[in-house]
Amino acid sequence: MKAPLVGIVMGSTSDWDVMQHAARSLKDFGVAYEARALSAHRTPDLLLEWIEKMIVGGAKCFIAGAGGAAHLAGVVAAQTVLPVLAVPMPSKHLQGLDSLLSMVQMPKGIPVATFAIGDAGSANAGLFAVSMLAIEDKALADKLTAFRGKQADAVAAARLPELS
Ligand code: RP5
Repeated sequence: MKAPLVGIVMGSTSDWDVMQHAARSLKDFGVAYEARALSAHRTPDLLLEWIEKMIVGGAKCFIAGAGGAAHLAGVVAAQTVLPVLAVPMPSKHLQGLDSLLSMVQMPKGIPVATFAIGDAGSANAGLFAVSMLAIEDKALADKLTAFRGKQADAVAAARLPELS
């Protein structure tokens, strides 16, 4: 098994429905990842242990998804200089606006890169991680270019329905 290049972490197993899209993006490009549900608030010590284990194992970046008072990405970023990509969960009461603002309003000096709320943000965080890894991996860059080409072809070939 290849050592994980990307650590995916989410505040709860209930985030997996959304966070699986980040995992899918990485899997589709053959990028090894490890995904865990660990909370900044509920399991702070375990989270720190896992971050350290991932860094020692050779991880190149982290993707962190959380909802509500979504401190997870910021807490990960506080522990590493590796890039941290943040995915806001569409929370029950505020539809993810709370998660988004918690993540995007990081204090100066400890950045996280915040993506869109929900599935698209999660998939894009995975694709962005692939882009970063592709800087030093020509085969991965070629795969990404092919993926973009296929996507463009599908849009160009799309036809709108006739009016009835
Ligand atoms: C956050 O609280 C998690 O990231 C999740 O989005 C939200 C709800 O968690 P559960 O109550 O479903 O475990 O920490």
